[in-house]
Amino acid sequence: MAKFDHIVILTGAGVSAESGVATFRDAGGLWEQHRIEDVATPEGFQRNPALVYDFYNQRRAKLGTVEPNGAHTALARLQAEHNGRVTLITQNVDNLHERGGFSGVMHMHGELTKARCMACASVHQWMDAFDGATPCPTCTHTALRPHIVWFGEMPFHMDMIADALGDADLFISIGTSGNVYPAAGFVQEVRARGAAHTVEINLEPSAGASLFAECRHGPAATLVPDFVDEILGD
Ligand code: BJW
Repeated sequence: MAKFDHIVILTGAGVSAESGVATFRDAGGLWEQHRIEDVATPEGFQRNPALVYDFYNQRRAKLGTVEPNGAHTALARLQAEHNGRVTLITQNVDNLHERGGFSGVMHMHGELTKARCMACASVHQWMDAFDGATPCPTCTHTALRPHIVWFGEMPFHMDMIADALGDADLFISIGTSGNVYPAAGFVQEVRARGAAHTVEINLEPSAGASLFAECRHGPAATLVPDFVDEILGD
């Protein structure tokens, strides 16, 4: 495999599927059981905060019952052993990349294990359930919300992400359906420069599969370790 200096990876729900974390749009996924506009928009939160707190409290509790899979640990091995830079951008709000050993993950859609105060904007590590009656540890107002990016809100780390995409030699998209922007447009940003190789790894062709120079279709926990071996020359 050609030598790449800066490797930029985008992950989505599919990378955590084999750990037992539900995806969104697959059969049996979260959007079959919940209306997006009820649980993943600021308007839904305003209408029925109890429903939204409950949705995220349940998913946070589930995190304690799942473990990183071979895809998470292979990406951590890539970071540890690659003779160059590895940037990991995830749309996932779980903490399985960190628990698999990757450090410095960019969570563009937020994190289940954090709460943000709508009164003072402080962000807190939060493992337990919380709701509209829980006081903020910083300002004591009862105004905590999940530290999650809902539809219509600006994803996090966009400046750092733009820098990384502008400097990538290899862009790998793993386990995402390519339906949600701006993440779905990253491959086009990379390709517009014409300098990087682009690879999709997904169970099946995503909505943006034709935009990638190379596609590998199958389960991430098998394909990602194989691909990492190839990159590292093992
Ligand atoms: C496997 C596997 C295995 C399974 N191995 N693979 C019209 C046009 C264009 C854009 C818009 C538009 N109207 C509105 C917009 C913008 C909107 C948007 O994109 N809407 C679309 C629905 C059209 N986006 C936004 O509002 C975003 N903000 C924004 O755009 O701000 C303005 C801005 C302007 C300029 C620059 C930058 C920004 C915010 C998006 C917030 C998304 N939030 C969610 C929920 C919150 C988090 C949570 O609760 O967990 O984030 S939605 C949900 O979708 C979640 C995910 O992160 C996201 C992506 O889903 P993902 O990861 O792709 O999962 P799935 O389920 O869709 O796919 C899983 C894939 O894995 C499948 O393909 C499987 O095959 C595969 N798979 N098992 C490998 N074992």
